[in-house]
Amino acid sequence: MTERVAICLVGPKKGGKTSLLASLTDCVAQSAFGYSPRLRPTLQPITQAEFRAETVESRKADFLTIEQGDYERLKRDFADGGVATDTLDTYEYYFRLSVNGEAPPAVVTRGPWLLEIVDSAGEIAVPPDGAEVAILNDVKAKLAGQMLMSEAIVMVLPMVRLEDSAWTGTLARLIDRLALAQDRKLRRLVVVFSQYERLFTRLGPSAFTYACDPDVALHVLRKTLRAAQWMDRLRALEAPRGNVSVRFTVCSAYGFTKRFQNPNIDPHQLGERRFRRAGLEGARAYAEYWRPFLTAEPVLYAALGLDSAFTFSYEQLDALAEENALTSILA
Ligand SMILES: Nc1nc2c(ncn2[C@@H]2O[C@H](COP(=O)(O)OP(=O)(O)OP(=O)(O)O)[C@@H](O)[C@H]2O)c(=O)[nH]1
Ligand SMILES: [Mg+2]
Repeated sequence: MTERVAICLVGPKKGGKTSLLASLTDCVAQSAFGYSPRLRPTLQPITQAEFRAETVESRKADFLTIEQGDYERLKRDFADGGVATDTLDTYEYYFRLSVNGEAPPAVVTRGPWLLEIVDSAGEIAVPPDGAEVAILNDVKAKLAGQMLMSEAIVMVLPMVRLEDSAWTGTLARLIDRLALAQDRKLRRLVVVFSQYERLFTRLGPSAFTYACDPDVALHVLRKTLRAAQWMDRLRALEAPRGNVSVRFTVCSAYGFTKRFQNPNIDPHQLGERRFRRAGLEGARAYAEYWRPFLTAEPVLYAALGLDSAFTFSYEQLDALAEENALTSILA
């Protein structure tokens, strides 16, 4: 049976929300995730009309339409280096998710899932601490309504030193408000640290091997989250009291280069740009080398509640903390 799931992306400006979204369908198509390849998920962009009324007729009618959707535009902007999301509105994108392979019975007998994913400018929900950012009240109200109506929230945070970031206060307040909200539909919350490939830039062709090790991700998450003052507040949202399943993960929209296995940041270009084949234009110029990394995880977990090798619960983070405490005693 078709299920509809609303997912909100939130996080500070330049956190990587739009890039995560733009790389999502390619990540699923390339199986560049930590789920079993036997899960065989598919994710395709659909129109809002299809999301609202999934009928055979509308699907047939859509079959031969070649009009470029908003999602195609998003992907093109990402290929061109990315565009900051404007603060004038919030933006909805729609997808059909199916699972075609082996999965736990509770998942496989359900679906397909029609997803609404809301993207918005970081300044609306998580502005810099103390800054007065002028945002129209109805845009704020729209996003607040969307967050309260969402089954899942994906918090996209850049992998930076959290103690130096300018938005921890507003993020903590947002989490508090979510925990206190009576009328929320929230069931799952994923905290994802973006730009994961940047940690491995010195490792050359070994980079991908290290990135593919879930223990490395767990270690990095534990170290990063030690400085997160909002961790305890997030616990207030957790089931059973708060009814929300919380997961932590990492991702990289730039990912790694195919064949060469190094982080996909071209040293010969200004700033941080993905590798591309000279002489080729548009998305094809990038597709040859581009393998995004784990950007599927937050959305698949949000929709299905299914863990991958790279989604970690509080218990998993805590278990490692205990282990480390033990090794430091023994050292
Ligand atoms: N190195 C690297 N840079 C990335 C990655 N993903 C995004 N970026 C860069 O980070 C910057 C911000 O990314 P966005 O996806 O626009 O961030 P956002 O959260 O949507 O930002 P706002 O729309 O302003 O709230 C852009 O310059 C991207 O090119 C990544 O995986 N690796
Ligand atoms: Mg954006």
